[in-house]
Amino acid sequence: MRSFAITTMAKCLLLFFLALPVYSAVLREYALNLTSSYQAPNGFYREMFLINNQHPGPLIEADEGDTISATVFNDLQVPITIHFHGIRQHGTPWMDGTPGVSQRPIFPGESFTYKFTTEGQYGSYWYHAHMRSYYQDGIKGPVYIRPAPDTLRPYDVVTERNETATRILRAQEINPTPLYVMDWNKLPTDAMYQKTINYGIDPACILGYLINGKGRVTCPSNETIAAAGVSRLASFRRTTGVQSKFDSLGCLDISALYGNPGIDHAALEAPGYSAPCQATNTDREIIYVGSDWMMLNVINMGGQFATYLSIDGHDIWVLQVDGTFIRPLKVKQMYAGLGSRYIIAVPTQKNSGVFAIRFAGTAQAQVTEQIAWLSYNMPTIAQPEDYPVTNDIYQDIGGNLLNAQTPTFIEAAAAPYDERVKPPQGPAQRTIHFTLNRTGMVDFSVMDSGALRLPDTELMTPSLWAEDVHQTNTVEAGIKIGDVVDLIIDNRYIMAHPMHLHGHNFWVISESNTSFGYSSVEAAIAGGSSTLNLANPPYRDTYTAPSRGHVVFRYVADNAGAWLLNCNVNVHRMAGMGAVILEDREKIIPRIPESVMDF
Ligand SMILES: [Cu+2]
Repeated sequence: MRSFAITTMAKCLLLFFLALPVYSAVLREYALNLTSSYQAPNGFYREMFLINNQHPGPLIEADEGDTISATVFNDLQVPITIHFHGIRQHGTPWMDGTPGVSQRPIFPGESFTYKFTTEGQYGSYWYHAHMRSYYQDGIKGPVYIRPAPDTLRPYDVVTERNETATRILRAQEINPTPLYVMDWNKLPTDAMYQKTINYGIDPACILGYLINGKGRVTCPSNETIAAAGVSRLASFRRTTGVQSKFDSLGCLDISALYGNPGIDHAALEAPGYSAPCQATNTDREIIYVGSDWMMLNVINMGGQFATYLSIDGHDIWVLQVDGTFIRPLKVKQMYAGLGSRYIIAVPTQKNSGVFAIRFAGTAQAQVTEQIAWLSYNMPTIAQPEDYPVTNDIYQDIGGNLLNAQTPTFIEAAAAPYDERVKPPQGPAQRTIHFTLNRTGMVDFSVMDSGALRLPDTELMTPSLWAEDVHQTNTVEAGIKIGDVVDLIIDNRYIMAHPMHLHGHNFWVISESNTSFGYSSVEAAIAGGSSTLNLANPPYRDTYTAPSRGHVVFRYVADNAGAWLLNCNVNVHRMAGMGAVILEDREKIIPRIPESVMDF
């Protein structure tokens, strides 16, 4: 009788929970098998790495609040770790996947399980190797977290309250169409790094972008490259006094600066230098239009260049940046920074035709474009003809707008849609100054005290629990849980640096093309600084410090651990542009699982 009562009660409870309109958190388990292969995604064979036999790797998806478990089996011949970019790892700093900082590397033949909650996070992220440069060899993939039901969404703003359109976006939010861009090199990254260090050369150019892992090498005419590169040549001449030129792959000869024209590109086997550009006809990605609106998940998974994206004949609504809905911005061109993610909505209301989705490099060093297709026609095996005639092209192959009036996406204007996502006002408890600089051909730093090339630290005992943390790249500023922290980052070099803070989101409360000029935000407020924005600043995990300018990141210390702040330009990160910020480390050490410490 008694057991019957309990069973009935259990049934009632079960029915009660089933009736609740909330997601119940579940465990999402993934296996990631890392292998190497010999492939030619854009027509040039090279050794590359795959995850579960694909590149980019499989989508890891969850509903907000779920727990993700990803077991990595390392069948490569190199050690590896996996970092989940933008995932805060709240309370699990040992799952951040940074070798020498949060864990020991996973050596060949070993496996390691990453397990963390997605509580309090939604939107688009990505995962990638954080050992050496191996993510540039193919160890990368997307992470997507569907927002909780009560999250404020801006869809009805962009559809002008058209219920059908809003419903379409709401449905596509479950699984937005992938649009992943990544730069691709001819050489494996270990070879590039060896050459970089041995010869002191700077790998400035790429063999082209891949979109969703696909692409081809095109060889635009010299005239086309020159026209798209005019402003690059001029600004290079202005800043260096050197008159340079482009090769057949659109690569600017920056080595002329050092008296050895062409040598670095030739040494790195950049195709335009070691041999004239060779066009290939490998497949490009085709995205088929399925309804009046398309939601796309744009991730810049590259390691070298930010990119300008436009879609011929189409508007782009930017809805979400780095996992936060923004007040939507309607543009025809958008900037996608290295490591950043953008959920966009595109009104797809043409009846037929094929339109180019264009990605162009933003860097001074190269004029380069890759395209994918947006097709209104039925799926077909054939690739569309190159460059169908349309009058609605917004950017050239260098990303320059063809009409200066065309609206383009300004990152600083991307304020969170939810007005409660606001920085704490008033003074910070901790202020840390960083100076981005280049101190040698292959030496980059974030601190005047000096830099450590990250590969030199990757095999050390992780700073999360190491007894000796007195490395030149470690910041012990006495941060305690609850502190408001300001990172004042002055960029002294001519290159822009996309800075990524692990373990936190931050508000970009100041930005300009000159240095900050104050010792603290409090001093800047008192001094009437015109660059401060404490009212509605962008909320990010990766943000670009402009050339010779500054940014100030403000965040709340709510995540005890050891967290990297690093430049997402791969070569810069490798050459020292990274620091480890300790955050109330003593509080978390007792909680680190033995399985991680002993790994
Ligand atoms: Cu950088």
